[in-house]
Amino acid sequence: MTGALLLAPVAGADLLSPESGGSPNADDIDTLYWIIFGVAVVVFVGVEGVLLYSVFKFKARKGAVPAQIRGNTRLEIGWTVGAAVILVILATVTFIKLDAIRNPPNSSASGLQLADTSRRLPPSGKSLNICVNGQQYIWRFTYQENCDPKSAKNLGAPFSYEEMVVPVGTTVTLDINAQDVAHSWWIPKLGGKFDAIPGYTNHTWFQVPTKFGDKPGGTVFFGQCAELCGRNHANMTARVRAVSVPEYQKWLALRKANIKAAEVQGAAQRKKLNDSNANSQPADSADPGQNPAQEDLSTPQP
Ligand SMILES: [Cu+2]
Repeated sequence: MTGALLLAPVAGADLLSPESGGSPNADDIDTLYWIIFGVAVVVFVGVEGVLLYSVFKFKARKGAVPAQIRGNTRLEIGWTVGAAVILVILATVTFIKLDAIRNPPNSSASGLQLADTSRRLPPSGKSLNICVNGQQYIWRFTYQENCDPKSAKNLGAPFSYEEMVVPVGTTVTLDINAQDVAHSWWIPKLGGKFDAIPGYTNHTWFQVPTKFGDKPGGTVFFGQCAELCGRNHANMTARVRAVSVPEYQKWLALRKANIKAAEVQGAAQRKKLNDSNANSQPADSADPGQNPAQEDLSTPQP
């Protein structure tokens, strides 16, 4: 009883258990945690009970001679088989419960309906893919099917830093990697941690329930890089803002327009710089390779 009273407020605040509520995969991890915790409590109480009983029942008394007991075969087989059965049950429950971590569901009917089903995950590819790239000390998000930095499709794709915007009810698959050193992607309410490793791509997913997009501006989930990555690691935070589908489409269109406008502006400035350089330098000493203004600034980072 006291135990239940002590645990009740803690469980509500997700202080002892993994955070949940933001995505089905986070909920599965949380449920599994409590199942295993429950079994562990039963085993603990059982073992401690037998121990305390034995200590008090068989404690040394003046003049008493302890019974000379050899091994009890039935008891030994019992606790060996019992422990093995508990382990097999827990392993089975774990595989059933966490299956969705590798096999995400399709987006729900209220989510963003995507025509492209070329993705490996989920079953029929009804998901939104976002490339997550860890950089000292900020997260970059590229809203793109193909996360290969060398892919031509990646050029000009909409991107954002620090805050990822996603539509609710939609399965969001993530391709996670890092540009410089190892980082770790972690938004506790949206599921477990995933390493961001240079040269290697990790995959995870989440799906924020539709109710979180009801209020304008949506709901923000906070996270933190979970791998010590350098002196500014503590400030490497991340946010995921889940908004309604129309709000997401509006945001993405605005993002694309802003990037396009910046590219046009950049190209105009480069042309202006090149023109003024050409005018001020003798033609034979003009070396484009030595001039930082010649760099193609429109190429986004991988
Ligand atoms: Cu870090």
